Amino acid sequence: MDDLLSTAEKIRSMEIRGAGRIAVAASAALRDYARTLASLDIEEFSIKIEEAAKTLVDTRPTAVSLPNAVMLTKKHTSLNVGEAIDEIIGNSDTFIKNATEALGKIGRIGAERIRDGDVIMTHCNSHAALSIIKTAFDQGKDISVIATESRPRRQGFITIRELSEHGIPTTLIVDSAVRLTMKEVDLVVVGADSISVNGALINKIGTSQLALAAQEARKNVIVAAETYKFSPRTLLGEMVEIEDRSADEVIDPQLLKGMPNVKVKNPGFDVTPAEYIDLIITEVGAFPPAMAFAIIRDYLGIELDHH
Ligand code: RI2
Repeated sequence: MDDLLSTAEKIRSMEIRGAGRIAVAASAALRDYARTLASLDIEEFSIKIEEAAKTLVDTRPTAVSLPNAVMLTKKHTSLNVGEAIDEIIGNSDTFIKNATEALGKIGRIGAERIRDGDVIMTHCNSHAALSIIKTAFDQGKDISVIATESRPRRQGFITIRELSEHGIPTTLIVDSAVRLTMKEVDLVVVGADSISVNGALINKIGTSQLALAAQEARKNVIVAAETYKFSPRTLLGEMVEIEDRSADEVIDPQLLKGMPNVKVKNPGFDVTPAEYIDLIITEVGAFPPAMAFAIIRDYLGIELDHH
């Protein structure tokens, strides 16, 4: 349990971050925890797995990759604990293998949309979005990137380091320079924390202003998202919860001393409606956002876990 709690804490504190990485880390943690429960009977085993699943899912509310990964990993039908553990190990290995391969496939499919000479704007740090950009560059396309800082956690710094190490010319801008800079951009490529059944994208706070500025400037917006970032529970009418993070990420609390009338809000994500999105690149193809239901039905299943 200690290892599982430690992974949960790393996800909560964002030491492990990015919708894809938290999903893979949670799946591996649940798999390793299951291995420690061999001496239990099947009822106790299932209860412990459910508790562990909840601990992992409760760490961060927005990225659906996390509950999807946990849902796919924890499934077991055998009444024999040894076999149930093997099922969970198998589920996790499959999930992690698929998640890893998905990044390469998204890169190859998405790179088709990038032309020689393109200037690409991206936001925050998305491994799926960067896979597209790096693949296009590796194909010999002469591209450059404009990366936003992505306050308050500044994941844009991770992005510019990764792009620089890959040899891709990159310009860093502050988030509020998005609209002014959009005229230099050919294409916006961002990742996803969740995609709802109506095709809306939930991604790092500020994504919707990139999309708004792109639409105004008639530039395309492409979303890079593995199929496990689509949200089956939105089929039940559930809204994706927007994580409210600590005010301390925005401003040092010391600086607020003597300002009793000020409060600080720090929403971690925002919602970009489907009409601002041209294409969602998944590992099984490039789809318009209107296809979100079909992706949920075909790749995640609509027999929902009512917990
Ligand atoms: P990949 C991140 O969330 C960003 O919002 C990013 O766009 C999204 O996850 C997807 O990232 P956070 O964990 O899975 O930084 O494509 O809050 O890496």
